[in-house]
Amino acid sequence: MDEQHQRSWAEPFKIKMVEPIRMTARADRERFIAEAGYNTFLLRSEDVYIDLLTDSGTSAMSDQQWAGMLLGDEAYAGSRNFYHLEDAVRKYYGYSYLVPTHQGRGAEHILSQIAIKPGDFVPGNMYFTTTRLHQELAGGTFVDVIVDEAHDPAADYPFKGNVDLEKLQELIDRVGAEHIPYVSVAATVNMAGGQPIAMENLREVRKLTKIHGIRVILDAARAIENAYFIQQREPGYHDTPVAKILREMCSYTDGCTMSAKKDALVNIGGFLALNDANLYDEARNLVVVYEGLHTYGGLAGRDMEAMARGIEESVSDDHIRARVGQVEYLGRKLQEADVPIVRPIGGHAVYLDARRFYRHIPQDEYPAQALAANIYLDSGVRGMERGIVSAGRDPQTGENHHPSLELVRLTIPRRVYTQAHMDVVAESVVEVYRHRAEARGLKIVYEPKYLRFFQARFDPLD
Ligand code: PLI
Repeated sequence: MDEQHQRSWAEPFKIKMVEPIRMTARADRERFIAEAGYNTFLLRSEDVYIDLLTDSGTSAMSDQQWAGMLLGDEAYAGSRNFYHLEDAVRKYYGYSYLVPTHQGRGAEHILSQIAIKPGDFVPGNMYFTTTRLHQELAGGTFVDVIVDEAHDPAADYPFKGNVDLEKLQELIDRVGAEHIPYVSVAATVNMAGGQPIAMENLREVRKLTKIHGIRVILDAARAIENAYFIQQREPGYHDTPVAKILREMCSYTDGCTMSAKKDALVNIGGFLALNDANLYDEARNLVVVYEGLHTYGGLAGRDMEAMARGIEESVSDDHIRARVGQVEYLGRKLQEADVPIVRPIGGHAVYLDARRFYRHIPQDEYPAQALAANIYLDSGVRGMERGIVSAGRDPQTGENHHPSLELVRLTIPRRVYTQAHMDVVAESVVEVYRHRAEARGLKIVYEPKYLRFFQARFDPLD
């Protein structure tokens, strides 16, 4: 076994079905990106060669999952696939009650509405776009309590997703525990570069919040990737299966919101899972207003079956090692070429540090947005901006947030691309880096009110 570990790893699957993709000419890509307002979200997918926009809902399902799709029980109420999903969530995550939702933000919406009162504060280990917006729409204010290392892309700290317990204590002292409905803890923090939280830190967060009677809610979208990092990096876990690590992580929390489009290997789906019977009762009631009956939550029976099967596959050690291993493969290639990326390499994506990539472009000229567009222009590879555009505006003052991290995310769908695709991506990024001095910033010409990064349009600056 040890000897095997010294050698190259390979994916624990073989490919049974393929989907053609097409390379385009540079002149065409110039037109496509201009028509898309220099926003990679507004490109047509058929004009993209290698699509690293997101790992959300873009993974390849297994033959077992596809077989499960034919076993969909499409009853309005009490579908057997719901009960299968409920069993899987209880077994692998350990929560008592399940409310399915159409995707992660559906769960965030329900949770925010039932738990947050106007004037409340919600501490979290860095914001996530949809999560913070739902907290704000419910009248809450998000407070960042992540460790300082998370804001420094070059810091090589192994658990940059950790909560800074002093910051959390300071907030409790300042506003009072009664104004903190829960602590929002993300596993592998997306906006920090796919960085994990340590088990020890989760345990400490539980200890502190218990004293004050504050709940802890996990954002479990990529909790299994986090569990893998705990296995690899945290003393005492090297021989523990990720499935067991996941259960322990969840045991320090009171519930979770879940976008099953990530870890759970499905194209659509999510859930809210809770331990408190009263809170569950409220969630079960509200879900019928926005998503659907509490035994389907906006999903078809077949979607819930694929999710139940996906959860079971997602906790396999072989699967998660290959998944994160592919991200590391791309990250190392870029590091070898001295391209500035967030360190350590993340769990679901490699994040380019646009501040160091384009030192001459100020943040108010959207360097990461420009970089994502330039990579698409070079090779048809699509990534996404995770910087000032994604951070949006302060709802009170209307001023732009200025996040410390100005990044482009190259996000790897699960079980979709090969290492040869990663080689092509790396070559393109290196080429764009070579031409970095020629790059120019952008100006915003259209800005929607909510989650502007999805639909904003830009023009190049001369
Ligand atoms: O896209 P949803 O609604 O299924 O999930 C929202 C969501 C919640 N939490 C976290 C950490 C996410 O990453 C997340 C969605 N992420 C997307 C779409 C992404 O591209 O990262």
